[in-house]
Amino acid sequence: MTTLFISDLHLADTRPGVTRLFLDFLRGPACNADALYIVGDLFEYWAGDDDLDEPLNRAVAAALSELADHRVKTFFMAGNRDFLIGGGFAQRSGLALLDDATVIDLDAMPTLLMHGDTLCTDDLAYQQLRDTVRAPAYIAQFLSQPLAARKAQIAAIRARSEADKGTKTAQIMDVNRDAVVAAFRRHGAARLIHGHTHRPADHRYEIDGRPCTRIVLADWHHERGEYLRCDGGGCLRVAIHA
Ligand code: LP5
Ligand code: MN
Repeated sequence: MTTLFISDLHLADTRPGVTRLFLDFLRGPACNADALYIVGDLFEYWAGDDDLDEPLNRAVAAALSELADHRVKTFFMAGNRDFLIGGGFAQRSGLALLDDATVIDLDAMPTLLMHGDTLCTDDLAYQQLRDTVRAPAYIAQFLSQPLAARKAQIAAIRARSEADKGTKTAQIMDVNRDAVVAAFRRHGAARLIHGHTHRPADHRYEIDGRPCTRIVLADWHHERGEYLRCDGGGCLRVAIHA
């Protein structure tokens, strides 16, 4: 059983090199896997499933759906950029949607999957924004607006977010240790795989006498990406170059 994990590709028209890498990855290593998990921020942003006909979105959905022909199961967990992905995109792409957090049995080890943003509990301004924009009533009101108006609002929030990030320390924007320990305990997991922080590394913990590992996935850049490949022998990072 070979399972691949990716996150934080931030696909966008302005990042064609990452799109090419991703499409090559889907036609290459992903085709030979048993399952592919995307744990958030596949897209730079997602304004709603009525944006499916935009050429990039259409191409990504078509490429993902081809994995089903190779009997590869594909899963998607939302990130803070693309949490508006819904049943429309999932159906067209052949993706099964996962809740954040989800525990899977990965080669007999209970493995917790998260996007990672909920672990950044020191980032109070972000957590407040998250509470606001994830409220079902807020989402319904947002999606009731025309696509162009939604994209304009997302651009304004992105600009504000980038400005705010410049004022935050690296520590504030990383995971909080207590939140990590609480997540391991709550879910009875021995391994946690997440993205979001763009700080790829393997972290080891001893929690209640049990060894636990937190694997942080890498973000993708122009001509450089990375996936995590897990099988019975463990998990390994595999770099991708253009
Ligand atoms: O994404 P990343 O890693 O760059 O930064 C995140 C946090 N920022 C965000 C904001 C997203 O990037 C914006 C895109 C959302 C698209 C979703 C669809 C639309 C939903 C409905 C929206 C109306 O997630 C950033 C974290 C960082 O991770 C590290 O963890 O720090 O958080 C922030 O920077 C948040 C700010 O601190 C607070 C921003 C308050 C914005 C208030 C609204 C202003 C409206 C604009 C008016 C000009
Ligand atoms: Mn993220």
